[in-house]
Amino acid sequence: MTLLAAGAISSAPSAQAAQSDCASGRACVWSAYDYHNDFLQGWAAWTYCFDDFNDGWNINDKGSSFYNNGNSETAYVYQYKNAGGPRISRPPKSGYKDLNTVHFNDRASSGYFSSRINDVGSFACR
Ligand SMILES: [Ca+2]
Ligand SMILES: [Ca+2]
Repeated sequence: MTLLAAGAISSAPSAQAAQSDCASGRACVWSAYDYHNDFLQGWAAWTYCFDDFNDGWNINDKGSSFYNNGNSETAYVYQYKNAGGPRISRPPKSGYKDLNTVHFNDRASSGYFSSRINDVGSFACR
C-alpha cells in the first residue's frame, strides 16, 4: 500500500452515504447530520490526516457530522486548515451526529489522528 492510497480521500456525494461508508481505521466528516451528505455536498475521510478540506469535494466548512472509526487513536477536527484554530475530538468508535451540539457545525477544515498532528504539511496529509 502506498502513502497516496492510505492518505486523505474525499468522494462525491451519493444517496447511500452513511456511517457504514467510513471504513474501519478511518475518520470521516459528512456534510449533513446523522452521517449523511447534503444534496450536492460531499464528505471527507482520512486514514492519517487531511490538511485542507478544500481539496475534497465540496466539504470545507460544510461538515455537520463526524465519526472516528479508528481503532486506537483519538481523532481531531480543526476549524482551519493545517490543524489551525479550535478543535474537537472523539475517541475511537464514537462520533458526533450533529456538530451543532459542540458548536462546530459547518466549520471543519482539517482532520487528524492523534499521532499525525505533527505531520501537518506532509505528503501523508494531502
Ligand atoms: Ca453541513
Ligand atoms: Ca473552517
